Formats: sequence, C-alpha cells, structure tokens
Amino acid sequence: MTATAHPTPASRRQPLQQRWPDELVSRYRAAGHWRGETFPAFLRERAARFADDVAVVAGDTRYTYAELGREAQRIGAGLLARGLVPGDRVIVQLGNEAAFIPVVCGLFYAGLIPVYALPAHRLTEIRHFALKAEASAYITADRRGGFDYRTLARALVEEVPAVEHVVIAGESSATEAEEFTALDALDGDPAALPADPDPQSVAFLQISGGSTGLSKLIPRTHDDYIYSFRASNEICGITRQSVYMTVLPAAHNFPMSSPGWLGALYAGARVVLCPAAEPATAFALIERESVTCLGLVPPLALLWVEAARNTPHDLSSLEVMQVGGAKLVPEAAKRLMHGFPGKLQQVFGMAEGLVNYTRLDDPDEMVINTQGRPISPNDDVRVVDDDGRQVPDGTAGHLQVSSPYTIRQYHNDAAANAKNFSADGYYTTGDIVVRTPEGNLIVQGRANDHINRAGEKISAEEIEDHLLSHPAVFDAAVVSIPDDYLGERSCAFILVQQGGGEGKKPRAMALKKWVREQGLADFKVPDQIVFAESFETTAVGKVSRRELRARLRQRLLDDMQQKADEENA
Ligand code: AMP
Ligand code: DBH
Repeated sequence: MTATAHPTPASRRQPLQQRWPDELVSRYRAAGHWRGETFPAFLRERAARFADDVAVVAGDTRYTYAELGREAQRIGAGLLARGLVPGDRVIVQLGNEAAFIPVVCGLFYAGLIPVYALPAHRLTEIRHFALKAEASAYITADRRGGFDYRTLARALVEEVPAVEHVVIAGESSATEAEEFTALDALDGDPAALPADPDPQSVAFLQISGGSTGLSKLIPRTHDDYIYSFRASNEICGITRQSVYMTVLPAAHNFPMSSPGWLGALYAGARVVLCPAAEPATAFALIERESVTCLGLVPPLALLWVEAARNTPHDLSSLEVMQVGGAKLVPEAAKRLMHGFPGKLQQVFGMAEGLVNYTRLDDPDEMVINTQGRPISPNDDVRVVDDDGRQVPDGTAGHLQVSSPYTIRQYHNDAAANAKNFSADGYYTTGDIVVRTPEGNLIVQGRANDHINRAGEKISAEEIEDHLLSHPAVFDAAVVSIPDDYLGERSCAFILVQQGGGEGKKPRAMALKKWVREQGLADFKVPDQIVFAESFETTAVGKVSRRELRARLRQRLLDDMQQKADEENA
C-alpha cells in the first residue's frame, strides 16, 4: 500500500501501549491475575469446548459457540483480505444486534484493534475517535433507531480520508454495496489469521465518558481485561449455566466486562442481547431465555421495578440484578432490593479499570449503603486530600488506584495523562469517596465537572465549547442539576452578547438545536437552558470555571427550593 493511499502508514502511527512497572508485573503474574491469556486464544478454545451450546441470542439469530467462532473468523479474515493489517484500528459502532459480538470477536481473531463507539455518537465524536486512534476502518449499521449511519459514514470518510474501509451491517442494497463493503460480503481464509498476540499488548481502545473536553481513548491489554472479567465472574456467580442479558449498549464497559457479555463467553454461558431497554421488551426476553443476570443504570432499574409489579411475565429466573454507572441512593436501593427476584448488586466501575461490587452474600445494609469494594486483593486503592495526603477511613477524599486492571495512561493524550495520573502512577478517578472500615467505598460526588446523566457522562467543558460557538452566546456554563428520574440532568447558563448585530436573544429551543446540529450524541444536548443576566464574577481576582459552575448551580438550586417552599406555604 502506498503512502498516499494510506495517509497514516502503520509505522508512523502513535504506538498502542499500556505498561505497568516491572515489580507490579511480577506481582500480578505471581498472584495468578495475569495468566498470559489472549482474546483470540480464549475465544478459539471456547468455540471448541462448548461447540454446540448457544453462545449468543440476538433477535431471531442464535449462534452456538462453534457458529460464533466461524462467523467471527469469516469477518476477521475477510477484513484482512480487504487490505487491513493486524494492528490497524477499527471503529465499531453497532447496537445490541446480532452482528455486534461476531464483529468484535472477528477483530480479535484478526489482530485488529476495536475502538468502541456508542450508537448515540454522531460525527463530532466519531471523527474525534478516528483522528485520535488513527483508525483505518469504520464498521457500523445501515439504519437503526431512525438514524442512517451511512450518512455519518460518508461524512467521516470525506473528513478523515485515512478511514479507507467502511463496513455496513444490515440489509444493503446493490448500489450501497458498491459504495461500502457489506458485512455479509466479507470473506477470507481463516488460515490467514495471524498468530496470537503478546498478552501484554493492547487488545482494544475503550472510551471514557470524558470529564474534560472530548472522550479519551483507553488502551486495555489482553492480560488486564481478561483478568477483570474472569474475577468478576466469580464475584457475580457466572457459570456455564448462567444466562447474561446485555441491556445497556454492548460497547459500554459495564455490560462488556462487569462481568458482561465477555465474562459470560469466558464462562461458556449464554449471552442475550436486549435490543431495547423498555420493560415490555426486556421482561419478555427474561422469561423466554430464563435470564439469570443483568446490569442496569439506576433510573432504568427504578423504571423497571415499577413495571415489575404487575407484569404478566415470569421474572423468577433472575438471580443477580446489577445496578451501576451512577449513584444509587439508599432509598432507591431498598426499593430495588425488594422489588425483583434475586440479589441486588451495586457496581461502581470505570472504563479505565477499577470495578467495585457489593458481594452476593454481603449484609443488606452494606448492599444498600455502599457501592461495594474492589475486585482484586491487589487493587491498591487510596483516598487522598487536595494535597495528595491519604485521609483516614470515614473521611471523604479523592479516589486513586493502582491495580492489575487499571490503566497507567490514556492513548495519545499527554495533557490528560499529566492531569489524571499521580507521580507514582495511580489513576485519579475524579470521584470523591469515603472508605468504610470494611474497605467498601461510598461515592459522595466528584471532583471534576461532568454530568452523570443516567450513567452517560457529559463533559461540561465540551458542551460549553459548542454553545460558545453560537454567535449570540457571550458565555456559557454547563452544570448538573439533581433530577428525580435521571439522577442528574444538564443545565446550561447562558450570557447573551450585548448589542451588536447578532445580539438578538436566541431562544432556548434554538440553542438546543444548535448543539444538536454540531453532530453530537443526543444525550449531550442540554436538558435545560437558563438565561442569566450576569455571571457575577465580582469576587476579587479570577473565578475558576469550576467555582463559577458551582455558584450558578447553587443559585438555581436555591431558586428551586424557594419556589417549592412558596408552593408548600
Ligand atoms: P467512565 O470513566 O466514563 O467509564 O465513567 C466512570 C465513572 O462513572 C466513575 O468514575 C463514576 O464517576 C461513575 N460511576 C460508575 N458507577 C457508579 C456508581 N455505582 N455510583 C456512582 N458513580 C458511578
Ligand atoms: O460507569 C461505568 O463506566 C461503569 C460502571 C459499572 C463501568 O465501566 C463498569 C461497571 O465496568
């Protein structure tokens, strides 16, 4: 392939790496956490060992382990036959559909590096992933949920020519098949698949919710990630007899690895992909497939528990109901604990690594009041004050962690690396937590300005930048506001331009439309817009964005409280 045909030759790309200090590598190996397993090796082994067992159920499609292996190898070998080479990065943007798992497994077999996008992402995000990861290919759907991903694909290849291959899953007409490659048309010789990779090499790039600016890319290795779901299986009781249902988007780290569909495949269990999160669809599937374990974000769990009261469906197969991604308050936890069959499990995790679980045999009080404790005896968790000094148990502080499955660096992002890792390599999660004497963590809030909207993380800074690009906006501050249903919603405070030709005050709807038109995931559009007269930055000296956001937020909360008091008076 010539340099012009491939604008970023493999040799000139940012290398993929994730390295732990030698001393830790020895420790993790000696402890049996890192066993030298790789994705292609374990997938091949399961395809042979559990050949006739059902591995994946998605809509009307069922793959046995042997069929999944064949389908994944066809896709992997087919991509190599089209000119991709091991090490190339491939953006995958698919929902909970039949193609998802074979595509991801196919990339593993081919030594290609998946970059996981969510179905909600739009051009702004996908372009960012393509540039940051230096991706060569994009695998997506035709039309899903009223959105045509082929229009996104066209815009992407136009703007990022290095993305030379677009593969479309789903029904493609003949003309489209010429423009893009149809997933079904991929074909190649499985004998051409490469030898297994180094277990310490990077297997894929996960994405972070993004606390500042756009999402960061998270390189995870074979050894570290496989350890995280193998150990999760034990904690969550996943065995060959389990049926794990993926309700949240399968590309999200929680349903992928905690223990997720990967944990389920590792155990030889059955994975059910739930195409929609509403109770009617999900409950019917739970009954039909006798689902034993699934994970939800708190607002969804609360919606389900209401619906479960008088559902005609039999949910009694449920053994473990996991809730995580955002804070579950004790009152809500109590409701869930008594509203579903099986055990409630709180899960506090992050795509960067560390995952905490309440254990299935923990006392109710602990399951209700804490977000669990780390997976591993080698999870070195510390809670520190603003100056980095450790605080005693029971005192709130910043959560930091060094662990056999927590990254030591983001991909291709020196600024984020400088900001999010301590001098001795600990990842600073951005969460404010209290540790109990038993070692459980209680999430109190967070140190950085992101909005956790029903588990979807939104960077205040990213949305402010988009609002500021509107000609009538002088300044913008985006904050989180408590919301009964979502946990948190986003609110944008706007200062409009005074005078001038373009100073006409825009309407809230127009600003929301503006943000949407920047080609962003819908969940990032501000839920609420408040026009402010001033930002009252009157205090001496410069007010930080953080402080400004905190003040505006407090002002709005005070107003809301006052209104509520007046109504009650
Ligand atoms: P990300 O880095 O995008 O994977 O998001 C991980 C973040 O989600 C964590 O650092 C927490 O802020 C938040 N989070 C995940 N699970 C929980 C939970 N159970 N309770 C509170 N916050 C959570
Ligand atoms: O929110 C998350 O990112 C998350 C929550 C629970 C996660 O990545 C996980 C479990 O693995």
